[in-house]
Amino acid sequence: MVCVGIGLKSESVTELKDSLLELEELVLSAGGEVVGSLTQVLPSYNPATLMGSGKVSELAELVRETQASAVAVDHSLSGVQIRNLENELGVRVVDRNQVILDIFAQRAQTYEGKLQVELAQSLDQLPRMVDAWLGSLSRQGGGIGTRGPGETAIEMDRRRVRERVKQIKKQLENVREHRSQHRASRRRNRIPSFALIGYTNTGKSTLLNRLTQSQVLAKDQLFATLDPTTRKVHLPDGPPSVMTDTVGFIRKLPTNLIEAFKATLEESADADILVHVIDLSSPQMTTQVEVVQKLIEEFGWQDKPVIHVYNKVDQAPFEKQFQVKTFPRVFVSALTGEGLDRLKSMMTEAIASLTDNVELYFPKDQEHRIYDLSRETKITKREAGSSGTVLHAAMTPALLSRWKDFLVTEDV
Ligand SMILES: Nc1nc2c(ncn2[C@@H]2O[C@H](COP(=O)(O)OP(=O)(O)OP(=O)(O)O)[C@@H](O)[C@H]2O)c(=O)[nH]1
Ligand SMILES: [Mg+2]
Repeated sequence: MVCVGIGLKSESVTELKDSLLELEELVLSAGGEVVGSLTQVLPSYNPATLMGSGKVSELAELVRETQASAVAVDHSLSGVQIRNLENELGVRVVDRNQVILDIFAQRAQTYEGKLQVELAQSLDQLPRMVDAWLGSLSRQGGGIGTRGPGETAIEMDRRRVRERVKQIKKQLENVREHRSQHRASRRRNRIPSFALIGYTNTGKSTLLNRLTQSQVLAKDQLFATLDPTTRKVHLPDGPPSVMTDTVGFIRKLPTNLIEAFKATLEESADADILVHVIDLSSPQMTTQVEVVQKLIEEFGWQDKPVIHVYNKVDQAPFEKQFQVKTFPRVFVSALTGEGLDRLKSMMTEAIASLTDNVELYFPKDQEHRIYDLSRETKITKREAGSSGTVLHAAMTPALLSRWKDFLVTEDV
């Protein structure tokens, strides 16, 4: 496979190169081989082929020389662009999203995972089908008589895919319901939950294995993990809790994938505490952290407590630790076990500061104690009655046990 990096003059060249290197890794992770690559920086994209016509000729030559059987472009391509490029190059052309979708298709193990991938692929395919039809129309010169049957055929195809999309969404709904029942029961039993999140290949699964004595697949490839796994974690000084490992993030994450993997992401959305795993040894660390931070905001998780875990200290230059300004953070090696005790105590502390909104009732003769409570936590609602006062307040587990005599209901 030949990889093509492409960007606009207004964008950063380093970003273009880093992103291209990542595409090459994606191709490897998909089981492909990279035999060559080239880049182009343009003032604006060419609607017909994305890159300039000179670049297309150069690419055609490289394909011939290397005898590559396909080309991967580090950008999203329209159906027209793919068809034009394939015509000129004589080999298959895929875009970055398709490479990622291909990896996901290979990795999906569970029924749900497979449905999600099929959904993402169908959503990716739909706009391309219109392009393909418009393309065939222009090839035929758009002559009278060709329009009808062509349109009907493509409309039937599109309808078929749309029907399938509807069907998959329904099937996913069922799986989701089952899953949310599990989570609800964990909530009822007040089991604190952690979600491992982070850029792909940072060591999330390795960390899960370490902390929970599990044997989840951890591998030096992008998107080794696809389906979420939840395991019990034992914290020496803390209550029993659970930890979920899920799919990693990447820059330019296809929106169809985000849409399709909503259920998987919900696992993390529902966690009490996020554990953001960062590869301290990666030259791309800063960009990777930014990508994850942006996605955290996009998913609306910014109000959740986060523990930043800087992993792979064993292979990172020591000075890199001084560049880290984020808090709360901990430096670990999931491989050697270094720093994991510190991480566990941070996890215990994080659980201790989790709050629940609860309702409390103070009878008249105890109302003087409300002042004590107001010094320990924020009272969000207060209603005085003739026999006593009803309050709503955010309470940590420690506060709950201290004030349990006044507790009415939990989870207001
Ligand atoms: N040197 C070193 N390697 C590590 C460490 N933690 C993980 N690795 C390696 O990093 C690679 C990726 O680890 P995974 O645990 O699969 O990473 P992940 O974040 O789950 O990756 P995806 O599931 O693909 O998103 C593997 O080859 C691990 O052996 C560490 O602390 N030090
Ligand atoms: Mg993993």
